[in-house]
Amino acid sequence: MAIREILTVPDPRLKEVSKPVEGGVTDEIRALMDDMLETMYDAPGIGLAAIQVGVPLRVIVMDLAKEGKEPQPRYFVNPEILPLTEDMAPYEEGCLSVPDIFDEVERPTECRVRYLDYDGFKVDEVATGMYAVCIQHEMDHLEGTLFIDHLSRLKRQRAIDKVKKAKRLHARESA
Ligand code: K2U
Ligand code: ZN
Repeated sequence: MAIREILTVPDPRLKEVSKPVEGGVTDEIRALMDDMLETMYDAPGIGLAAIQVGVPLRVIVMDLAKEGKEPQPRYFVNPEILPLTEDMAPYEEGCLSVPDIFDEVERPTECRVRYLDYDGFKVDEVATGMYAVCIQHEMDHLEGTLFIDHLSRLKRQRAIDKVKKAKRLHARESA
């Protein structure tokens, strides 16, 4: 397993639409998900899409276990979601690809999720609560969409400028 670099805005690769995994859940795809999970835990985060480590494939990992509790890793290959309600709820989202920026995004409170699991078996389940928020956030990544793209143009640009400034400062300090 390995910790990979997480892409941050304004990296253009984050806007790519990820492609479906062909040929099923192979050892290579499992190795990718192992790396993604290790990278997510190290960040730390509770979800991660493959495009965030530069791999444009429809793969997501997640762990919603509370701090100090037994990890509950979840693996999603070629996930599909379907909103199950018109009820929307706001949540203060963040993103490992838009570090230190948090803002409210409204999303459907429930969605159906269909995917292949770590062993390649089909799963079809309903996501509610934090699971619904996180899977929709990650599914956005597979379409090249970031949570800041749901904000106003001004708020989005300010977020990108803030991340770019922080990266410049970090680079100067590391020089
Ligand atoms: O995609 C990512 O960057 C992972 C996000 C997933 C996430 C975003 C918004 C809401 C829920 C999950 C990271 O985990 S961001 C860090 C974080 C950690 C705990 C709760 C919210 C955000
Ligand atoms: Zn994100």
